[in-house]
Amino acid sequence: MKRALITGITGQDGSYLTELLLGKGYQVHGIIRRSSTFNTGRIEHLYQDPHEPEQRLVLHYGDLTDSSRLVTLIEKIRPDEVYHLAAQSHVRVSFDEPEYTGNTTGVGTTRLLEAIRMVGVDTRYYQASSSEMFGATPPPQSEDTPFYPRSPYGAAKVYGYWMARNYREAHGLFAVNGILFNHESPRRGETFVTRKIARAVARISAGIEQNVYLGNLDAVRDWGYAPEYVEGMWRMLQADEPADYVLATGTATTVREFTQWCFERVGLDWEKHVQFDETYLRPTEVDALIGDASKAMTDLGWKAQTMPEQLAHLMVDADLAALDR
Ligand code: NDP
Ligand code: GDR
Repeated sequence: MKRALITGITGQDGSYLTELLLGKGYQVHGIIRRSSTFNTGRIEHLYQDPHEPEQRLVLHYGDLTDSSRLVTLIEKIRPDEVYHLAAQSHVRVSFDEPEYTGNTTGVGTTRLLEAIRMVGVDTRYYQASSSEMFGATPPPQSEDTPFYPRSPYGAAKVYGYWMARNYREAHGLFAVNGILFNHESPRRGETFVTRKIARAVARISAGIEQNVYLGNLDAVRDWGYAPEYVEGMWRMLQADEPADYVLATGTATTVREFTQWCFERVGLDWEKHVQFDETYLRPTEVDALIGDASKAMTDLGWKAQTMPEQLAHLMVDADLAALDR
């Protein structure tokens, strides 16, 4: 049985990846942070009692800021595959907490890579790199596009990207960078724009709220569906040689269009319910991200299936259904 270690298992992608890997027969180990409240809501449906003899989902306490713990965990688990998804992943928040973002999203990557090297375990490593690394470089963006990050988060991810590349080139680690464009789902964190809109639309249509407050409506993003993207992560680690890949839909949508689609789904006029709030603007914005994922198609046979309008509808439907429960 193959063993995988997932950092960030409690996040959106971690939860879908856990489902995928359990379905493929893996034993999945996940690192969770100690918290005074439950932070395992996204994987609750997958929880397995530690007393079960055949337990295939095992959770361990740990943190990206704690190197000795990462060494202990790598030593104990000896994973065949490591999916490094944990990060302070919110771009707007990274302007408020640049040092913490650098420490977790940036140096946290080095701590994990160094733990793998020090223990000497033979493993394959996935680095959750991001389209935010392209920042101000105009679209379309591919694996060959130069980076120009526009936030502390983007800068920390560029550092993580190069550390993964360096461990590949310097130490022969099978390390890959998945340069993923925005991917969303009903499990997306409530403060990212797509989920914020979908959730607000459901609540407005149910009469619980009147308005939603948003920042820049002109930003262009390439929004795909998260379960398809975790399949791409897994395929990258099954390739014969380690390489870096963009995953994206190749489509361009403004925040305004996404908002409109969500409101249309429940028969409401978005302009009557959307208010501007400058709190949600960023000191430096990324204007347009549109990915070219042709390398992933050629080498891995990966192609996004769900397009942004369909995504908007499925997210609103899920938030409406959640209100009925
Ligand atoms: P989420 O924000 O949903 O999840 C982040 C995960 O990291 C959570 O499990 C969180 O734990 C964990 N985490 C945060 N800080 C620490 C820490 N100090 N120590 C240990 N764990 C920590 O992110 P996504 O699932 O959306 O994204 C997964 C990865 O992919 C991230 O690295 C993100 O930056 C990157 N990415 C995401 C894209 C997207 O569109 N979703 C696109 C490109 C890259 P807790 O639950 O306790 O907060
Ligand atoms: P992003 O996602 O910054 O692309 O990072 P987010 O959903 O936060 O923003 C997308 C765009 O929407 C604009 N926007 C708002 N954003 C938020 N959060 N809240 C608002 O009210 C709002 N109004 C307008 C933003 O300015 C931006 O242009 C995500 C994260 O998952 C990263 O971890 C990941 O690396 C990238 O996607 C790819």
